[in-house]
Amino acid sequence: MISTETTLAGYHFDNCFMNAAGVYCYDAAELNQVQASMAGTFVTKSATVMPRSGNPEPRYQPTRLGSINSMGLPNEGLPYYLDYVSQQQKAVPDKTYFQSITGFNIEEDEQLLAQISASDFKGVVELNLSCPNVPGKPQTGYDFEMVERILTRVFTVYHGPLGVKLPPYFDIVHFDQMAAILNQFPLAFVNSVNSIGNGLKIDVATERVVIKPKHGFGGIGGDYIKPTALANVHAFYQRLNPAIQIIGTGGIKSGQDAFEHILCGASMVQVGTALQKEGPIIFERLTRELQTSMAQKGYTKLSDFRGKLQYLD
Ligand code: RRO
Repeated sequence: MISTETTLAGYHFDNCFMNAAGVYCYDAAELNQVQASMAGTFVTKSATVMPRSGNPEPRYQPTRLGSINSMGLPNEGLPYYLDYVSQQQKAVPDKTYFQSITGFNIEEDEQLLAQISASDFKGVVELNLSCPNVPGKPQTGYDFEMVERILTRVFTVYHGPLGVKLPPYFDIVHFDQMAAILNQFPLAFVNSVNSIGNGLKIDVATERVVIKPKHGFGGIGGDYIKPTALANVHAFYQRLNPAIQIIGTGGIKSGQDAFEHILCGASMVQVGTALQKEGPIIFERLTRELQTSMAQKGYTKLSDFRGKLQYLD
């Protein structure tokens, strides 16, 4: 029997696959589909203090090699998602759920966490430090001092399991600096990576950009970003205190892609662009393909190969 079960933040999950925040998680209709699928759990769309309608459409385009988006944080507001999760906790109490949140400043982060503390939420919080698409707002994850300030405040006010969603980093010194900051805090996990921010996709026939916001600039996902995602997963796996687990996100559209993320150190894997393309039925194929990759190598559980990437020296 080949198992793709995993544990994260002390919780057990029957399957290591789940959606990436932003995909199939805007409202109950979408979340219900992930909940009914083979995914081990779901994460909600990053919730803000107030509901937001997001950027003008078109704001998401699939491309041959992935996707570009500038959604601009459309969401129903945190109370909507806490209500939904509360219902699921009652309906399927043996599953643990993820609530993604993002404030526009430390005070809003604190406000969101206070609302979660005051609710009956029993799951895991993913604090999104990497939204690339709000005009005029830089990605927090690229401001290292701000990340340290936010986490200092977050862990003073919130005592449940919490991890962070990070943007991709591209320099070894940045991996070192960010890991040194993250290691100061009792994080349950880091999730690498969010989309590669501010790419540009062009339709050469019309000589136009393909999404409306920000003159076409948007976050890139899919095949384009898998090598960057794997590098970030492994760089943090090498550097973080082992109590901080890794969620691998970026370019997963086959079981073998997931195998690679786990080999780099991921304990859980999230699917964004490919889930948007194929729908939640994708979790059946991904699970079967990961089991096939494991069977070919004689592995029966994720810990047989997690983090065991080999080097050439
Ligand atoms: O809503 C978005 O535009 C968005 C977010 Br919050 C994010 O974290 N990553 C992304 O690619 N899009």
